[in-house]
Amino acid sequence: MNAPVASFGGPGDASSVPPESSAARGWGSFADLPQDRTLVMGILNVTPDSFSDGGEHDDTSRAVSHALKLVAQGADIVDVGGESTRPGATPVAASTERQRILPVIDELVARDIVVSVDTMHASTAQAAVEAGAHIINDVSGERVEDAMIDVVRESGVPYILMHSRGDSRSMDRLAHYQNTVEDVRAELIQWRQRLLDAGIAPGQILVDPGLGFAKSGDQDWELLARMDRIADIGHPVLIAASRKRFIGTLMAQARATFPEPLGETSQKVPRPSERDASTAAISALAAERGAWAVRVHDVASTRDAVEVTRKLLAIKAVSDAS
Ligand code: PMM
Repeated sequence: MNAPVASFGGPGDASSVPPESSAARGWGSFADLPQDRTLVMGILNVTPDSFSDGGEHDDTSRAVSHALKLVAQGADIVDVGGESTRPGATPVAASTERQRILPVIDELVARDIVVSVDTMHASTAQAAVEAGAHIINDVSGERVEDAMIDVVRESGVPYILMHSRGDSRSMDRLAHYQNTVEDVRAELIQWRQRLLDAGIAPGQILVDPGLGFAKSGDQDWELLARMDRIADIGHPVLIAASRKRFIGTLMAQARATFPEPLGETSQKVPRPSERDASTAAISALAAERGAWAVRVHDVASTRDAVEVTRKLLAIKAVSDAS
């Protein structure tokens, strides 16, 4: 196993960020990832238009430098995406997506960093896996391409099956459920069966409720509250709440109840970059419920949250055993 990323000083220690030239290294392979705690997946959007960090890392050197910072802060996996999936986003050609992300993936894999490729395009997934990507993260939900299923089966790499309906332009209209948690669960089970029927091994599949994808804010909260129903499908669960709209809405509502002078700013929805404390709170709760991984923009705060949860769970386990 390679030297753990914590050798740079551990999560949350800003001074531990290595200079760009230093050799930040990751876990090396999916099999070497820690299994005794919730993993932290750092988000790297190599896009001009993602809702929170669009345009910040849209050239290779800036993207690699940001990825190294995420790893130094304790990211176990870097999720590299070249197409914004926010509601209303314009789809990107697979060739453009590949131009954005393949040079970045090459550099990260060379540093033994475990990479997931966030793509809905089978051709991009294939090229990324050939470049050494370890996980395919596909947000296409019900629209998964047959060719993507072939790539997953042939490559044998882990595949994140995320719940979504429609595409970035139609998803908000499709957020209608009789029972949100049970309907999302049933659809994930149905789509999972399609993967199994195509010959994909059950152990390759990871599931994700797809917060914000064809969901209203209230539906996102319901899914988080009943993560157990997603977990009992029988696959590791990824929770990707980071900075999403439902958090901003809740914080604005909560702040409206604060006494003056904070109450004065009550109507204001915090900007995405101001949602990291609440994201970290969700990470702690997801970790407590046994999430396999949490996908976040601010790795340092979530890594601290995961460590707090891990400590409490360890003490509880000892106490339960005595
Ligand atoms: N959300 C976004 C992008 N990729 N992948 C998974 N598995 N689950 C998600 O909920 C998810 C994702 C959109 O958020 P971003 O623009 O901050 O990356």
